[in-house]
Amino acid sequence: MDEQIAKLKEWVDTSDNIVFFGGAGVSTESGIPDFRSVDGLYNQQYKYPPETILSASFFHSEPKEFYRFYRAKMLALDAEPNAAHKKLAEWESQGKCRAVVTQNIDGLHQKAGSKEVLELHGSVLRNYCMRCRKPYDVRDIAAGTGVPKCTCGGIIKPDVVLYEESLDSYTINKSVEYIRNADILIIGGTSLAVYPAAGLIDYYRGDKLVLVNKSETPADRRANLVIHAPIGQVFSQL
Ligand code: CNA
Repeated sequence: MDEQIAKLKEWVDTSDNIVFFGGAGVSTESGIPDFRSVDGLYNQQYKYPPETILSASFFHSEPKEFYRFYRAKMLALDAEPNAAHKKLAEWESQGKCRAVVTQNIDGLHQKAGSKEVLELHGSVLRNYCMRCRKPYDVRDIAAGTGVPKCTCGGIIKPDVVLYEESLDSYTINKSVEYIRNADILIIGGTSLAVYPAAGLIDYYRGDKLVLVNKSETPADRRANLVIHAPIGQVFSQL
């Protein structure tokens, strides 16, 4: 393990073109549960699996139940960035990290100071009325109960890409561009099970593909460096 971390440090120290691709595992050390770990949301008792509740059809047919789950499990407004978020922001300010491409919706990369953050699945921090597009602060959503409504009577929806919805094409294209041109691609805290997001790593053409994940992923075999450990712990040593 120490050897692998030393190798990663050597690569990072000499690069000015690192791109990071991450998922929910990046934020578990900040206290936000992921989907697929043993203590993740899939293994908690809910009437429906998270991917059903977080789908567009469920949102439209059962908005009250959607918001009950969403407020309890997806809003973690007091969570703070951990060592992984902070290190990536530091690398960006040093001109080493070009972009963070994330599947997360928690805003923690920006809270840590990262600027070039491509949010493939949107953000809980932005919310808008589906009828008149008026924006709403996430604190309004968190503080309320039931289905949040706009002053015009429309339903407020988080700016989150729900299952069954398509990803924003500008965000995808930008992500592809960064990944395709990256010197080092670090993939961290993701099961790589959710498509099309996970497919973006296929655009990487370099020879420094790094995987930092607690459990195995489908990309382990083609990675040039694999570290199975908590990402905050690993990044705090870089
Ligand atoms: P996932 O499928 O739950 O996978 C998480 C992966 O991270 C697993 O392979 C874990 O082994 C690994 N992991 C967990 N903790 C750590 C850690 N500390 N260090 C290293 N690895 C760790 O999550 P994905 O992101 O792959 O799935 C995509 C979904 C989950 C996206 O659509 C997200 O929007 C959604 N999600 C986001 C959040 C968030 O924004 N924080 C929380 C929960 C789910």
